[in-house]
Amino acid sequence: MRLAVLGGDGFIGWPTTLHLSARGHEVHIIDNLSRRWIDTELGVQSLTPMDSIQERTRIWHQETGRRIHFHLIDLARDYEVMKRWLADHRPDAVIHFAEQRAAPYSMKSDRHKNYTVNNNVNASHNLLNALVELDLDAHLVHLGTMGVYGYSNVGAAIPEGYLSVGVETLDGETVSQDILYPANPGSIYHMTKCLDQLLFQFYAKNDGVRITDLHQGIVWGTHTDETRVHLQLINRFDYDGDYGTVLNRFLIQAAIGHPLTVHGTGGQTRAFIHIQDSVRCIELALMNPPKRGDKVKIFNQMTETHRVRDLARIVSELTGAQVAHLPNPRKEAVENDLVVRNDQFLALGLQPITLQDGLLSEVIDVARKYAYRVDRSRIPAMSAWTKDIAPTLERDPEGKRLKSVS
Ligand code: USQ
Repeated sequence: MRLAVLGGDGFIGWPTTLHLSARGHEVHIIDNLSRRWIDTELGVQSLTPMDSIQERTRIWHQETGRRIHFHLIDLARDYEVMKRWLADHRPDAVIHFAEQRAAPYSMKSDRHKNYTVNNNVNASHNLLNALVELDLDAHLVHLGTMGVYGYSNVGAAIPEGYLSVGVETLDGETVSQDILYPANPGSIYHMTKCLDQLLFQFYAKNDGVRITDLHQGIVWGTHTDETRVHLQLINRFDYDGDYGTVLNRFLIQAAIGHPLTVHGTGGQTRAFIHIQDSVRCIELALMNPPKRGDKVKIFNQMTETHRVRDLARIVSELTGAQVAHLPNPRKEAVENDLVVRNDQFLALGLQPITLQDGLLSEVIDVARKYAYRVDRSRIPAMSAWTKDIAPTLERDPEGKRLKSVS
C-alpha cells in the first residue's frame, strides 16, 4: 500500500513508519516538525539523542534498502499544499498522528489552549475535507485517546466507542440506539480528540469516508523491533513535566535517583499499552478497514489498566526508588477504577506485551545510558489545570514539593 503517516516524526509516528516500511509498504511521512520546535520552546530535549528526520530516513535506507519519503507540510495551516500532495500521491491509507498530544502542554496558558485547539481541530478537518474534495477513498486511521471516555467508573466496562442505550418513544416503547460513548474530556488536549470524534462521525455519515479511530491508552517503552536496527533510528523519549507520560517518567526518575513523582494519592487508574503493541495495533487496524458507508470503526487500543500508585510501587520494588506524593497539578478524580473492553484487537490476533514481560528493565537501561542528558529541573509537572491550583505548585523542584517522600 501507499501510506501517508501524518506526524511520522513523533513518538508513535516514527516507530509506526518504520514498522510499516519494514512490511513493504511505500511510506510517506508528512510532518511540520512542530514537536521539535516545542522542545525548543520548553527548553527540553528527548532523553535519547534524536537525529534529523532526513538523517533518520537515510539510515533506514542504508540498513534496509527501503526508502521513507519525508514532506514538510503543516496539515493545520497549509490546506492547499496538503490537498495538492494528496491529489498527486493518492495514498491508499492515511494514518493521522499530526496533533499536539500532551495534556499538560495544552493547559499551560491561554496561548497553549488556542494552539492545541486550532492545530488539532484544523488538522483533522482539513484532512477530511480534502479527502472528500478529491474523491479519494483512502482509509483514514486516526490516533485518538482513551481520555475521550473520562476514566469514570460507573461499575461497567468501557465499550469500544459506542454505547447501546434504550430511548423511550412518545408511545412509551423503548427503542435501542448505538450512540458515541458520552465524551468526558479531562484537558483541552483530550477535548480536541472528542471534537475529532464528531468530525469523523459526520464525514463517515455524509460522505462515506472510511475511518478508524483508535482510542489509545498511555504508551510506555521506547524501543520497537525496527528502532533497534540502528542506534540512529532510536525513538524519542520524553521525561519532562509536560510531555513525559507517567510510567516512562517513573522509570527515568528511578534510573537517575529522583523520587517518583506521584500526583496526589496516586489513586488514578489509567489504561496502558507498550509501544511495540501500539505499532502492531495500527498495522492491524490498517489491514481491517471499514467499508464505505460504515460508521466510524472504533478500537480501544490498550492492553492493561493500572493505578498510578501501584506503578510507583512496582518501579520502586524493582529499583529501590523513593516515592514522593506531590500536589496534583490536574483537576481529576482522586481515585477511580477503570475496566475497558479491548476484544477487537485480541480477536485480530494481538498478543499483549504486559508489565510482567520484563521490558521495564529495558527502559531503565535506556534511561541510565542517557542519564547525562537529563535536566532534573524539568522533571516536575508545573502546568496547573486551574488558576486555583497554580499556587500549590512550588517552583523549587528539589525543595518542599519533594519532601513528602516515602
Ligand atoms: N501522573 C503522575 N505523576 C507524573 C505524571 C502523571 O501521577 O509524574 C498522573 C497524572 O496526574 C494522571 C496520570 O498519571 O492521572 C496519567 O498522566 P500521563 O501524563 O501519563 O497521561 P495523559 O496526560 O493522560 O496523556 C497521555 C498522552 C496522551 C494520551 C493519553 C492516553 O500524553 O497523548 O492520549 O496519555 S489516556 O491517559 O488514556 O487518555
